[in-house]
Amino acid sequence: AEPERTFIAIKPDGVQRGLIAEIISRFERKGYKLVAVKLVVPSKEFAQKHYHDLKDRPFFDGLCDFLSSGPVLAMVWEGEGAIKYGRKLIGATDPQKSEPGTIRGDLAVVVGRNIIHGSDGPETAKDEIALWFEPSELVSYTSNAEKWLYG
Ligand code: DAT
Ligand code: MG
Repeated sequence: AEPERTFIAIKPDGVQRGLIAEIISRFERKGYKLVAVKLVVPSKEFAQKHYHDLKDRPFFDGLCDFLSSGPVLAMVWEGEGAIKYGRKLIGATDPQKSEPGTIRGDLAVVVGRNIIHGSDGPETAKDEIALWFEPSELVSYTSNAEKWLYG
């Protein structure tokens, strides 16, 4: 079976607040493998593509302005259950409802500045990885930790 991959992005607020290392460390310590990473300032048009599912929501325009307002750290993480468990590490959309111990629960306060994005299912993961990365930017490699993580 193909390894499971999810698209994770640290939004401009997370980058500006100096939370890159903190957030990467949570995925890394869990046991997921970083297979792509880059720092980009998305255009508003690109942000609209990324959030196209939300185009009819009242906050869509502000959300796209925000995502394109500064550097975003775009990443692909790989490992068993990476999509669903990645969402668990991130926590609920509204940081007021995110559990302590989650990224949003520990590090964010309001829904409009919730510092991180994560794909919500296999289809969106595939689409978002293809939107943000060229196939050649995805690095396949064996991590020495895998035999200890997976037995
Ligand atoms: P998630 O990022 O948890 O997948 P989502 O896909 O429903 O949540 O929404 C995308 C982003 O839009 C979310 O991270 C923050 C913003 N957002 C969602 N609901 C909002 C609301 N009610 N008011 C303002 N921003 C909202
Ligand atoms: Mg979403």
